[in-house]
Amino acid sequence: MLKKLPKDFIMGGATAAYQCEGSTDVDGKGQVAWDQFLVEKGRYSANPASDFYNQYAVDIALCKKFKIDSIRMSISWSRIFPNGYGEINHKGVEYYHKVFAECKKQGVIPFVTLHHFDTPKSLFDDGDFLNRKNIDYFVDYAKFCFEEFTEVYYWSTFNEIYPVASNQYLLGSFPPEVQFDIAKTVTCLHNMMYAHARAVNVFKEGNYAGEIGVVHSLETKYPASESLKDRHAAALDDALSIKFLLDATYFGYYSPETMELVNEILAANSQTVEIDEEDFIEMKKASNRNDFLGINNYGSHWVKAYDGESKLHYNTTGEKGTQVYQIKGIGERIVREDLPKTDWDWIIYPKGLYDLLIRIKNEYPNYNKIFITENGLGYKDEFEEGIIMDDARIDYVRQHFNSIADACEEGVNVAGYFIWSLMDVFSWVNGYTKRYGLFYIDFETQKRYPKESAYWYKFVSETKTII
Ligand code: BGP
Repeated sequence: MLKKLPKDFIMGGATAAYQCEGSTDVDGKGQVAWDQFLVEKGRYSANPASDFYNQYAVDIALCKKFKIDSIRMSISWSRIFPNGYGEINHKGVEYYHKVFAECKKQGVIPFVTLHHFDTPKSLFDDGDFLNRKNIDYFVDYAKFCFEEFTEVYYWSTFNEIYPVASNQYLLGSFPPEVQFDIAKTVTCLHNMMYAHARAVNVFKEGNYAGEIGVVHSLETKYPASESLKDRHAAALDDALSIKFLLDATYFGYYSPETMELVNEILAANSQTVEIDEEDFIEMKKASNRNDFLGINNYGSHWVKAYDGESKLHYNTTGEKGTQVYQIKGIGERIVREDLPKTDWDWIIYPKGLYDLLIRIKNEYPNYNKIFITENGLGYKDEFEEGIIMDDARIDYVRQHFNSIADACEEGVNVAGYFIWSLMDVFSWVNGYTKRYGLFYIDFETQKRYPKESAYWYKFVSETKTII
């Protein structure tokens, strides 16, 4: 029997400002760290990306045509405040008003993130979220947006706090390319969770209309075997990448169990972190004020005990089988030969999403409601005379829809799903060959072509039946 998604389930498409807008140096926009970083690497550029800065009306019209109820997008902080604070760039403000007006015209709901990996460069260079002063600037920027963009109902504070911290300070795949610094990773996680809490409290105390939440990247960690050592390694990985964030979001503090595991990771790397107890006042206040949790989920991980030094190879080329992930004090994420993987070595395991949803319902019962804010398949799509048969993507999304439907049956409140991505966009460390969109973009001409998946998605949206 075909499964069904809930009747009012929102079907969306996700984007992020820096990955789709292009036009990174026009109309007074301030710089972000990526601008210089990508030039230095010389691999690809964020211009013109999907040229959403100019083509937004085309993309929003496509949403309407393909029954995509909502577009997840982010505001670029440095378009509004080129230096991160102080002087306002009115052209940036106007631009987002135009985008929201277009959404309204086409009946497409904007689902807006305030920060998606793009801290203004001046603040980034000054320590990004390791610098407590920047928390104040983020909260001021958030407040400005709540006041200004009354067209927006759904707000997310941050996109993926764990990948921000770990890509910047543990894996070094994002600027400033610091590796294996657990103390910086934990400090960044905590400071961003505190910034989130403060923004939520400003939103609720300001009585703005709408809903607010945070988008976390949550991917289930399973032990590589039933041995005690492997189970402990999985628990360590889980504590840092999942529990730390969900505890902060829904308890407003870190449980003793979480802290014990996180401190064990720090100790193995001869580091410590002090957290100011005062922060928990704001965090506790915010912990029952989240209207929703956004979950980005692409796969799952199997973790094995590992005693050696940290070693990494992040597959950014789509050359299958090249990934290495061994972190001192945590463990090794292994390759499961028996499970399907993408060309970028991401393990495809839809049951991981089901297990995650059930776990949240049980362990964080005040979660309120969940949106799957990202899920999708990075793929080397083949373009044949305007036709893109992306059956693998359809299959991937179908299996994840089935997991969501199963979780809903078990009483988890999942209110919507945003495929990553609405149209092809540029991928932070993989460039333009790793495509995710429902709409194919010829990056030379900027022409959009609906893929087979777009037609399938439309059918599911109309019928809520998972075919
Ligand atoms: C998430 C980010 C997105 C997007 C996606 C796919 O971590 O929120 O911005 O990039 O992952 O990742 P990638 O482009 O590395 O394949």
